[in-house]
Amino acid sequence: MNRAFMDHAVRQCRNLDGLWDFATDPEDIGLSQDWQKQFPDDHGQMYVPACWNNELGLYDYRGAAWYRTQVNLLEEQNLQITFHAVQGFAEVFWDGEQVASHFGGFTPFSFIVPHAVPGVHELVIRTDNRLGEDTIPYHVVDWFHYGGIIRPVEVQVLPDVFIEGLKMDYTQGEGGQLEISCRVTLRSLGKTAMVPVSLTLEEETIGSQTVEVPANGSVSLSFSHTVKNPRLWDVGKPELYLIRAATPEDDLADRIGFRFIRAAEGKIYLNDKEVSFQGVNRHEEHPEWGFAFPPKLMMKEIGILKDLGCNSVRGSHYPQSPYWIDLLDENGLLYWSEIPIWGALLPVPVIGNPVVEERAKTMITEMIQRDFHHPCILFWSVHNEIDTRSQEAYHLSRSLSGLVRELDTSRLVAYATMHPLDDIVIGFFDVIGINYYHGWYNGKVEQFEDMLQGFHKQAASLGCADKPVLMTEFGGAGIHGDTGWEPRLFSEDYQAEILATALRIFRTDPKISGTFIWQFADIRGDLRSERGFFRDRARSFNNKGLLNEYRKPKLAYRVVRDIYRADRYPLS
Ligand code: ADA
Repeated sequence: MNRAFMDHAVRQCRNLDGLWDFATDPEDIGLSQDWQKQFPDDHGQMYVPACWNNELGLYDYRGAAWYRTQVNLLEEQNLQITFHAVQGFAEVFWDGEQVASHFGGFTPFSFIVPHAVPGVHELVIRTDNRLGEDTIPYHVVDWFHYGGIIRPVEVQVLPDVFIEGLKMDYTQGEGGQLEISCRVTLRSLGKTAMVPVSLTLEEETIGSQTVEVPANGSVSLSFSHTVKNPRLWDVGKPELYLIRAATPEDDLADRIGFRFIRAAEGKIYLNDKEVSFQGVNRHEEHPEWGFAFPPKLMMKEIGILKDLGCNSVRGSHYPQSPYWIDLLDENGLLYWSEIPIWGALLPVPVIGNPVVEERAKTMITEMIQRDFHHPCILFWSVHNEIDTRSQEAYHLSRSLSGLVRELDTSRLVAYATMHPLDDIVIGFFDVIGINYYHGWYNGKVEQFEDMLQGFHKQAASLGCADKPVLMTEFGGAGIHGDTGWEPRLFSEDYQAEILATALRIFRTDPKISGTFIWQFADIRGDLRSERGFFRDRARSFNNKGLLNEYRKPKLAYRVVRDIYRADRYPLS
C-alpha cells in the first residue's frame, strides 16, 4: 500500500487515511482525564496523514494532541496496526488500553491485536511534538518542526501464523554469481502449526520448507540460493528483484537490488567502478504539506533530480518515506540516509547524554531494519555537525558507528562534520562528509581551497588520509526572484556564484569524491519571536534551495545543471 510495489499480495492491508477526530491538549490534561477512554466532545477533525501546522490556527502549535478513529470488524480477526511515522512521542490506545508507545518522528512502529472481536473498536493516539534537551532532534533545529501523523496508518489482517520478517543478505560468489541467504521469521498467535513456506525470487521458487511454529511463539527459517547471472543494480541501471516469502495464508515481499560498495584509497566504488557523486540535500518537506509529503510530488522531484544531472541525493536529515526511497531504487539514484541528530547548536553535554545515545541507537536500528534492502542506500550516517572536537562526540561516534557495523556490513558508515580542521572522530567512519559555508557564513568562497588543504592535513594526522571525502553541504541563500547586477548576499546571482566557484574547486580536487549542494528546495525555518535563532532566514525560510519552496528554479539551479550535466552521468 505504501510502497512502489506490492509488499503483500495475499495479506489484507488497508490505510486508515482520512479524517480522524482531533483535539489539541495545550494544558496537557488529556492523560489525567483519560481522553483515551473519554475523547473530548468538543473535538475537531484532522486529516491523516498530515501536519496539523498546515491547518488554520495551528501553524505554531507545539504540544500534545489527540487523534481518534474507529476500526469496524465484521468478524474476529488478528490485526497489525502500523503507524508509518508520527512526529514526536506517541502513545497508542486500543479500546482505551495502551498498546504501544514510540519516540521519534520518522520511523514506523506497530502493534498487534490478536483475536480482535467483531464490532466497532476505538483507536486513539496521543502525540507530543515538543522538542527538548534530550530529544532527537534537539529543540534548536534548522527546520520547521511540524506535528502530526505524517505518514499513513496501516491495518493488516494476520492469519494465526503470519510472516513476521524477511531479511536477505548476499555475497559475491565464483565467476560473478551471487550467494544469497535469506531468513524468514514466522510467528504464531494461536496453536502450534505445521506451515509450508516458499521463497521466490522474481518468478523462480528458490526454496521451500515446512516448519513447526510453536503456539504463541516464533521460528526462523534460513534459505540459501545461488544467482547465476545477476543483473547488478547501478547508477541509471535500476535492476530490481522481488523477493517474496509465502505460506498458504500469508505473504511478505520486498524489493532488492544487487550491487557492491566499497571505500578504498580515498575513493568510493560501486560494482568496482569509482563513483563521483553529483548530489543535493533534500528535506522531505513542502510548505503546504509539511513533512506529510505526497507521493505525487516525490515523482516530480525525481524528474527534477534527473533534469539537474544528479546521480545522488542526501536525505537531510532524517529517515524519509519508504515510497521516496523506492523511487530512488527505481531510477538508479544513490542515497545517503541519516537520523536527525542536527548538531550545529547542540551543546556538548547533550552529546554526552546517555538518553540521547540510547534514542539515537533506537532510531538507527529502526532506520536500518526498515530500509535494509534498498540498493540505492550506500551510506548510513549517524550525526550531522555535532561538535566533533569533543570527547563526548568521540564516545557517541564510537558507539553509533559500532552499532551500524553490527547491523549492516554491506554499506558505508558516514557522518557530516562542520569542524574539518580539528575533528577527532574521523577514524570511526568509512566516509567523511564536510559541511562548510565559505562565501556565505564566513570568508570568501575561494577559501575552500585552504580549508580542504587543512582538512586533508588533519585527516592525515589521524592516520585517515585514505578516507573518501564528500562535500555534503555548501552554498548560500538566494531569494527567488531577487536578481540584479551586483553580487548581493541573498540575491540569486550571488547564490549561483558561490555554487559555481565552489563546484569548480571541489570537482578539481582529486581527494573529493563528490558534492551534495545545500539544498534542493527552500524549506520553512524554525523562527520564533521569543528566540533569536536563525534570524538570517528571510521570510522564515531557509532560502538556500536551488528551487524555491514551490519547486520553481532559481538561477543557481540552471548554473548547477550546466555543471552537473556538462560531462558525465547521462541519466536519461
Ligand atoms: C547546516 C545544516 C543544515 C542547514 C545549513 C544552513 O549545514 O546541516 O541543516 O541548517 O547548515 O542552511 O545553514
